[in-house]
Amino acid sequence: MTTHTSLKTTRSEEIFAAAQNLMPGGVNSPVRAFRSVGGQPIVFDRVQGAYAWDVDGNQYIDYIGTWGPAICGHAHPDVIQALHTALEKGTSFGAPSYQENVLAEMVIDAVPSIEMVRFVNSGTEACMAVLRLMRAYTGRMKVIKFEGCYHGHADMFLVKAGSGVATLGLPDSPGVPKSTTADTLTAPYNDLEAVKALFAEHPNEIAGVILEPVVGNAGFIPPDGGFLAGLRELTREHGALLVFDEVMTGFRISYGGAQAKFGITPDLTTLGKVIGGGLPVGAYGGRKDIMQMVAPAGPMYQAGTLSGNPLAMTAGIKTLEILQRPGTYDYLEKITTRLAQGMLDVAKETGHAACGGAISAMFGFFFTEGPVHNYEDAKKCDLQKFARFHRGMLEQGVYLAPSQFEAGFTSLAHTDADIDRTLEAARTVLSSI
Ligand code: HOZ
Repeated sequence: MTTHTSLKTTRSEEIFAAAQNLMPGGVNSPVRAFRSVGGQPIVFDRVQGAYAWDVDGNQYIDYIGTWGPAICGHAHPDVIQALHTALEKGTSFGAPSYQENVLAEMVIDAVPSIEMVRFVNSGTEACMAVLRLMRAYTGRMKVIKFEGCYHGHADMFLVKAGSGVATLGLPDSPGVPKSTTADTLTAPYNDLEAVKALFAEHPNEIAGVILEPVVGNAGFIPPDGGFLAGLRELTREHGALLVFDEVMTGFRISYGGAQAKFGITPDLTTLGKVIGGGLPVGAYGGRKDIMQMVAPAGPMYQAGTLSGNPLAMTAGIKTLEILQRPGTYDYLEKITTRLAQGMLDVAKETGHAACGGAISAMFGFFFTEGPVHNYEDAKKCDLQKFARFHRGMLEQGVYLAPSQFEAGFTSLAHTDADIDRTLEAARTVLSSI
């Protein structure tokens, strides 16, 4: 492992400079532009296992894992081999395939709420469709979401959204008609009383509640004890649907996602990331009586040329097969807890206020005393310090999400030695900022 006391990134700089005139902000998704941490992004050349290499030849321990999909490690040889075989048969069918059945069965077997599933191409698409389905099924138009939760970039969800919206400190986005978000109600995460108040204020008008069961888009924020169970009770009481957006947590928090980990079964679930093994994919699924409303079984329209794409299905199947091997989640839990606890210990040793934690292969920490229960708490953290820390870690060869408002991800490829190196790097950086 190379450590970069002064990172040489000439080629990255050239490429990113040219990108400014080709793509807005030089990127195809805002957070990766590094705007909130300063400096400029490194341009990737290749990835393998727990590591990424940039175009200048620098190597990094990667804790983003392409924002979640790389839970088995980047470019896992079994996934690559399966893709080579699938590639020989073509890149897209736009017609039913056997691989769709295989992945659908795996998802249905694993995720408690899912009795039937529809594959799409991204988490954003899955959340857009699930909202339409919530409304179609209940005949109600209002929906409750939580501040700092992110459900993709569809208009209806761009209200107090997390991820890039939080990272860039954007107000609600121009181009989103007020009429489109008029039915989007918001509450602070972990605040059951606020949700109760919304149900009382809008009797028989609320189609459902959607949330990240463990927040990853306002930084890592776990649910307080009783929060998920309380939402389950409230939604039942009011004839509304409970929807878990498990795009980040699905097959990561446990094989059955956060719903299996916490023992709370929603009515509908959205998935993405891991189930595509690094290829573009999303899915929504849930109770059969609700899913039967989706066209052509029912009247709720939703479609997609590349949906169920054979390459994405193949990478997803192989990824889930690897995750089924004995001991995988124990391993993920062990190394991620070591990392998260180690970070807090190093922060304490070096005199920095910090809080955070981990569940399975997802982790995060904030530069604030904490505790952090919701987005308002998260915003109290020291963003300047995080920016300096991020830059310092990069120079030490550790690639963290370039935003305090994004969770971190580990993989089966991360070793104890990687964690040791990361904690050593954190000690060096935190001692100097
Ligand atoms: N919005 C995603 C993270 N929560 C993706 C960010 C990116 O790819 O830049």
